[in-house]
Amino acid sequence: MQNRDIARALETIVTLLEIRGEEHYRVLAYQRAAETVAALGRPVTEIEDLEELPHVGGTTAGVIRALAEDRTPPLLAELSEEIPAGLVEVTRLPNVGPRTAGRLWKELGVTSVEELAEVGEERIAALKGFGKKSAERIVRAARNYNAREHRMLLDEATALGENLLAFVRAHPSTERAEVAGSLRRRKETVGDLDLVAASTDPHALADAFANADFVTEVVAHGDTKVAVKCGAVDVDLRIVEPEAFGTLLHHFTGSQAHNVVLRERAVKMGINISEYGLAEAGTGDYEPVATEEELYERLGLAYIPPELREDWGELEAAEKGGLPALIETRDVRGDLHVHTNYSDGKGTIESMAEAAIELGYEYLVFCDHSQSLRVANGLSPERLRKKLEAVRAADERYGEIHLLCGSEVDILRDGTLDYEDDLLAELDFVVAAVHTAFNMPEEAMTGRILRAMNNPHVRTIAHPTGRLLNRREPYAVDVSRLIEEAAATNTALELNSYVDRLDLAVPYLREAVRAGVRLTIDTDAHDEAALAFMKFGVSQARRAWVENGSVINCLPWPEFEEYLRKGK
Ligand code: DGT
Ligand code: CA
Ligand code: CA
Repeated sequence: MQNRDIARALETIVTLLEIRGEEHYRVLAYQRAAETVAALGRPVTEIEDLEELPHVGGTTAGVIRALAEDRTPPLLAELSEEIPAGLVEVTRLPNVGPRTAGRLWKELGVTSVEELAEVGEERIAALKGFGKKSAERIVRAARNYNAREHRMLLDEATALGENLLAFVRAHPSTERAEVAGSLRRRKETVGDLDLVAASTDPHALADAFANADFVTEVVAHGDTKVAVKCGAVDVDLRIVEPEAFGTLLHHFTGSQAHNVVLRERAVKMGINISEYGLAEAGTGDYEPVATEEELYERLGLAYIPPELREDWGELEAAEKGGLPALIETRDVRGDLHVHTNYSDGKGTIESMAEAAIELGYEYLVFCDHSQSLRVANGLSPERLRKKLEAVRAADERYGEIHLLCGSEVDILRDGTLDYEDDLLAELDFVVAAVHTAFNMPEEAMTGRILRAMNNPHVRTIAHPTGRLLNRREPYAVDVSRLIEEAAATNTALELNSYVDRLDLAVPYLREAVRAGVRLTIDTDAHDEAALAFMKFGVSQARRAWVENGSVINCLPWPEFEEYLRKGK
């Protein structure tokens, strides 16, 4: 097993232990071990003494070793035997964590989502610690649950896609290969994976792929198409001769809507497009096209990057030379919203700074949580002042990067902020965010955030709609009003790059940029590895046609410093 799979197996153990109702510290040991393995720079198998890794003790080391050697650790075997398999799916429901799933199982005999949907609400409401409202929410979630709606987040899809692609590219007959489908378009969640390859020996490549280690089930196996399952994920591999790679890649990149309008346009020019090539209308003689660049050129269009292929106006723009100069990850000069172990992060000021230096950043702003957010170990004013000093001292020591101290300050129910203005004024940068009372009516929630925007110290609103992909709907808020007020108060809006947030969503980002609102693209990283999530924020921005001029943290340091000095 590779690190990723090992980390995932450890996470499964965590979920199962929680369902069982195991002590918190014991669960935490596996959680920490999973994080360590996930963040490890080299394969676990290369490490002689696993116990030297952070957060790995004797017991967890044994489990990791077993997994690395493809053995099932006894603990996992025992848990799988004891806990009904359907409960893991129950934990994916919004508002149902593993501990709740465990209680529903032990106290009501629920073993699957289907059973939960049928269990009477009164029976759940009667359990200790549950109320009528939460019982209703749980049953509703179970009834609405559709297993197929669970889509992969971008980090998982990207990692899997890269592994599969590396396998296909390593085959001796492969000349070119790419990931296609929604992952290539960097959609915020991905259903299944589509790979396309150009091969001089399709038969051999198809065989090798169908027989690869990562395949858990072969669904279909021909010379041009192999469909497999890798665990829960469906993967399609399509194979052509190298001459026809361009149209094949284009076809399976989609989106379907983009393909449809492109085809209509081609027909008007007397050209038919298929995955095999281009044909003069009425002939059916498809002539292969080797690259996407050539395909667009033949249709009189500039090359359209995959992120824009959604039929959101990209053809007209490509025709008129009006495509945006899309932002790229390398345009980003700093991260304005990261956490440390002062609040709920895992990294230190130093470790986060060093990771940011690795990324080539010119500046980094530490924004830990504010005092009321006890669950996240929010900083009292005293602790914030101490941290401010620590950041100033660290900034002196690190010549390569500018380290700044900010706060992710809570927007309280009434729209006031969780620190006094004079303390906010001492900070370099203030990010404001809603973390509580998500159920407010839209009017009240909108007013709450508008008020925060009017605070002169608030530079940006973090994760403005509060959604968690696959887990929590956005709170009720009038985003268009936020955009208007952001423009009026010169407040930025954050595009939070964390893979389960990607908040703001693409249509709002477009609206914001059109209204002249500037964005901050931040990772909200709680550990060093998550700083690399910036690429997911950037791809989301690209889908929204964002250019680097709209993004505050694309400013080079002197201009960023000027922006800080000038105030809002
Ligand atoms: P996903 O997998 O739901 O995240 O989204 P996509 O865009 O990857 O969609 P998928 O996997 O169904 O198909 C990949 C691409 O193939 C799609 O973007 C356009 C193209 N395509 C070709 N023929 C069809 C078709 O008959 N239906 C659909 N939906 N797409 C097609
Ligand atoms: Ca797909
Ligand atoms: Ca597909």
